[in-house]
Amino acid sequence: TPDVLTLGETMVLFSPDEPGPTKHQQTFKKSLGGAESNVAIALSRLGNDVTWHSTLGADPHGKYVNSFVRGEGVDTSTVEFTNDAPTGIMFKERRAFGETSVYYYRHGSAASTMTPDDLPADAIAEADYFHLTGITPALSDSCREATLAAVERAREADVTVSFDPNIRYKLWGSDEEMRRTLLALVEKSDIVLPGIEEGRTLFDAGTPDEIANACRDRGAAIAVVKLGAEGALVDDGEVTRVPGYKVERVVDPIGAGDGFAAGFLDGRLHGLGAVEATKRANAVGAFATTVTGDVEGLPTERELDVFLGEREALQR
Ligand code: KDG
Repeated sequence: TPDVLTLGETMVLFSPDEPGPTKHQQTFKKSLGGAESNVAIALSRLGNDVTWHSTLGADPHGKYVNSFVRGEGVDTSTVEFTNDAPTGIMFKERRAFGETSVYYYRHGSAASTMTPDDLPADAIAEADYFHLTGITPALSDSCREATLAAVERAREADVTVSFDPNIRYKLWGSDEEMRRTLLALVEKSDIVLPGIEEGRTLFDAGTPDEIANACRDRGAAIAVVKLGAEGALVDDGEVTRVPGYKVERVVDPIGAGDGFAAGFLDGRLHGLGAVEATKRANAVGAFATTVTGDVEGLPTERELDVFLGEREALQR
């Protein structure tokens, strides 16, 4: 039985070798992108039993995604393959001045065809934690239904639900629909992990304390508001600011939130309190920012312990 089960869409991700506008890029590095599989891979590297569920296209990209995730030690045995829709793909764009942005080619993708009937109902009920993000319900109507059904299934079975809103504006029809759907999921979650800007979008709240409070008012036992380089604010009835770690050279912040979620859940699985788990979350998030891909920089358990000063480094 898995420590954590998560589900969502994973795409083949093409990252340009150089910063600059996509139109003029010639060469791309191939890897994979998918918030939930990022969390699954991070948790697996840290030594946990994780199941990732999805529907992939029965095409070379789908095979690549499945092998990659499985190769990281994640259980992909419930993943389905369809001949009726392709695996999604995405391109990252790093501009010399400014933020990383993305271009998606995922409309009508294999994962977007997921329905409540495709859920691994037994595996969900057997997990200790069910982790979801706000990306999955944005993919299609059937994905929204599947996400809600999965959460209900987890709740019925007393599985702890952890939720990262992960707002992706490019995927939502309207802000109104986005807010309604994501707030409904907040209400069904035990742990909520919004970024500060996401919190401002979802709630009528400005400060991290207010955002955490808004999550707890809607039923979350623990809210952790991510503050980027400044760390996070955690509220489990008691509010604590947990400082972040300094990263000398941030290569790409995409994936940091997923590392953060994994670090937090890993801490809880190790029996840590909310503040200690948030420290771990900050650390894993920091690792994710050191590389262009989402998962290549994620630490093993040993690397994380060395980073946190809990173990001596073995140089040779
Ligand atoms: O959190 C990182 C993800 O955003 C990235 O891997 C791609 O899942 C992805 C998405 O939908 O943007």
